[in-house]
Amino acid sequence: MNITMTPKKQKPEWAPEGAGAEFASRVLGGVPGGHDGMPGGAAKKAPAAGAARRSLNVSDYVAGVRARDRTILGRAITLVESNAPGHVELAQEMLGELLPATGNSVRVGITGVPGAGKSTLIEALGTLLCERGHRVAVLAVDPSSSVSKGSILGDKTRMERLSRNPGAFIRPSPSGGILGGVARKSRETMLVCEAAGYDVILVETVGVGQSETAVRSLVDFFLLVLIAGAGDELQGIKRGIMELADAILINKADGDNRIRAENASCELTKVLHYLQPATRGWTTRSLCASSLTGLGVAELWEVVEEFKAKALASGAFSERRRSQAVDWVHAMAREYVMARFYGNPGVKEMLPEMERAVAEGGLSPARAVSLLVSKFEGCP
Ligand SMILES: Nc1nc2c(ncn2[C@@H]2O[C@H](COP(=O)(O)OP(=O)(O)OP(=O)(O)O)[C@@H](O)[C@H]2O)c(=O)[nH]1
Ligand SMILES: [Mg+2]
Repeated sequence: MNITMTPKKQKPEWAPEGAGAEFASRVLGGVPGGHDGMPGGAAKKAPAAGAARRSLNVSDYVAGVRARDRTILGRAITLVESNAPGHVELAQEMLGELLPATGNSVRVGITGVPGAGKSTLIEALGTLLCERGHRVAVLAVDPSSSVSKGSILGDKTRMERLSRNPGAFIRPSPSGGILGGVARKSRETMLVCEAAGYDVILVETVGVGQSETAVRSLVDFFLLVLIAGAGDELQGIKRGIMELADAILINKADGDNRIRAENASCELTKVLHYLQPATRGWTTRSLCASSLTGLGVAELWEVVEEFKAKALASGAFSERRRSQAVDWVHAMAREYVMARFYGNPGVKEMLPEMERAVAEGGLSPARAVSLLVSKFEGCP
């Protein structure tokens, strides 16, 4: 079964029945196989797109995820991504039950300019890890959602080999929503994957400069992928982004580019000396790799393992996970308050008028906010 669209609705096949525009997407045909690219197996049990599906209760979801049923895993993630009111509660109940089975993975975030080769690197690394017996889940975080440049198609085609690997599970980014919302969903998706026994979670971010902080707050190890020679000011990468990374990898170190990449990597090692490391007790590494030749891919994983061992020993690993969980509370609280405020009918009605008045200079922004807040508090 291909990744198919329900033609009229323009929704991916994994969208739940009756789902609204939050599932509208530009998913195009993927590789042959199950909903996540898997041939046969559990995918055979999945009904045809559009066919009525038995609705699952919390224990069905929990049992299915724990039993590593890929179809149910896919549906559990769909549930987590849904904004429909009934789904939100069901998802939270499911997550509550899955929580004890989560956390047993290494979570790696991968960022870099478009075209830096992140997906291809994930394909190479993921395949290597599956060969070594790991179970690898690949998630994508795309804050720009449906107006971006086709990451879903890109990911599916560039990770074709990995998507056919029984040890791997690839989930494209959820569409729509504000960045906080997307990051929250990715976090919950990650937890569901961990409960399904995935011990390596690779999170690809789309576009530099929008989602780094959000993804950094999801993962243990953060990798920045660059290419040599594409404007050697390191592609406009800001120091702040470099300081979020635990390793910086100069990619596409093959052919004519190999020497250039190795030189850039040496240069970078010197620069890193002056930067603040992202993780206490760890010196940010500079690496070279090529997904075409396989150079540096195994070495990259050695660095991740070394990082994990050191951070576990120093306590930085669990310290980060604890503070990420606390940050998550605040992120969700902010999201809740924002949704309540902007979703308030009085605020919605009044907002365009306030915006116009502020734009025309007849009203100060502070006064506009205070009027909006009074409206909000008057009709909660
Ligand atoms: N020579 C060479 N080309 C590569 C390598 N890795 C990726 N590419 C090519 O670079 C292009 C972009 O690769 P992707 O893996 O899609 O890059 P990405 O960073 O995931 O891109 P976005 O998801 O669009 O941001 C593709 O044409 C790849 O074939 C590599 O190691 N060497
Ligand atoms: Mg990509």
